[in-house]
Amino acid sequence: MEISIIGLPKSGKTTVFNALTGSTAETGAYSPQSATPNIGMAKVADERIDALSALFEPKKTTYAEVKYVDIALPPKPQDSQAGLDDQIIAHIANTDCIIHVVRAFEDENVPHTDGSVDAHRDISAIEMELTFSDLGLIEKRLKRIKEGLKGSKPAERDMALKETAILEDIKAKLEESIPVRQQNLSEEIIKATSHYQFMTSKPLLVLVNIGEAQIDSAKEIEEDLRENNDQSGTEIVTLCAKLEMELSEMKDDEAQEMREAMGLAESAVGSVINASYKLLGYISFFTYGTDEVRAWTISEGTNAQRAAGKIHTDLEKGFIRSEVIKCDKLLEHKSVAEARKHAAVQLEGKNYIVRDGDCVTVLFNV
Ligand SMILES: Nc1nc2c(ncn2[C@@H]2O[C@H](COP(=O)(O)OP(=O)(O)O)[C@@H](O)[C@H]2O)c(=O)[nH]1
Ligand SMILES: [Mg+2]
Repeated sequence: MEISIIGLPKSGKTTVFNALTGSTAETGAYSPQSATPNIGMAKVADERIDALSALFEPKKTTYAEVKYVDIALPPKPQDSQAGLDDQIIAHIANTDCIIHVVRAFEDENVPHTDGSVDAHRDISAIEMELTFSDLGLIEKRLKRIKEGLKGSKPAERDMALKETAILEDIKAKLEESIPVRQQNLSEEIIKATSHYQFMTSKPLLVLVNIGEAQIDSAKEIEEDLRENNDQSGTEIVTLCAKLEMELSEMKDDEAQEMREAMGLAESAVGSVINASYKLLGYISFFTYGTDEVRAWTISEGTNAQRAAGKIHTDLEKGFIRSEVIKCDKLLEHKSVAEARKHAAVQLEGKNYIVRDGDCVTVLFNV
């Protein structure tokens, strides 16, 4: 899973990036150099993996991982309707999901590019940039199709006209400020247009960067923004990024003490990652044993055979069946043998839909 982090200059993108990945990228600067994205990995914390690992004491424990790409947007001239530049679009296009960092913290030492802190305004501003980028892309494509029509064969012409009609529809809705993710496109059209990688088709996590003084009112801030941002395919979370970044640099026990003193949730970073999982419809299943306990990421609705292919292509090709135990049952009975005695082990065929938290052993033959 790859997630891009975007937002206005000085909204705290790099601070969020550092907090999520434990990196130490430079904050507080925009220079042409920072146009190169920061890239980092974060483990997806999962108590179930911790518990399985404590039970099996494997040689290796592997958590799911998320890749974060911190993309610095250059300062914009006012009223620009050009959308994002091609290089930035290309960076975002490669990712599955967008985190939009929106500033809510007050700090005199960090002037806001628009003179005041207003999360509602900034959310719309970035949404607009993404929309203009998609419109620009569509216009370019429409122009090229039109040029290609001259001297084209009838079959090509039909295809081109069909594509034009689809793009014109999407364009008309974008012009009414309806992002692609909210256009209720049919599965067929989503498939036919997926190669465009529309910016506004990506699931969007709005990450509100709050100051320390706002920790107690985080829930209200979220609710207020949610009321005005009731969109499918979007999610809103708050994070005190500067504090979380500082905590990520401390030793675990010191960080824990500080959290308690400040009334901070234990897994603020974890909840950002979980929110992006939820947004993408991703779930985890586990493999276990004395060699390795491991989390695997799949889309909700993936069947047992395709899920087996995540582990190894041989397991998908030679798939016979899966032995499935719910994670809580395995932890309760403490061994597969004991779980079997309590009828907690299911044998499932290739069409079984794997659930979040399934502990899976694949039986296969190649
Ligand atoms: N007071 C305060 N300052 C913050 C917070 N988050 C970021 N900053 C500061 O805002 C400035 C810009 O942050 P940075 O992460 O570089 O923003 P970016 O331009 O979006 O990458 C830096 O000086 C940060 O220290 C916060 O939650 N509270
Ligand atoms: Mg930055």
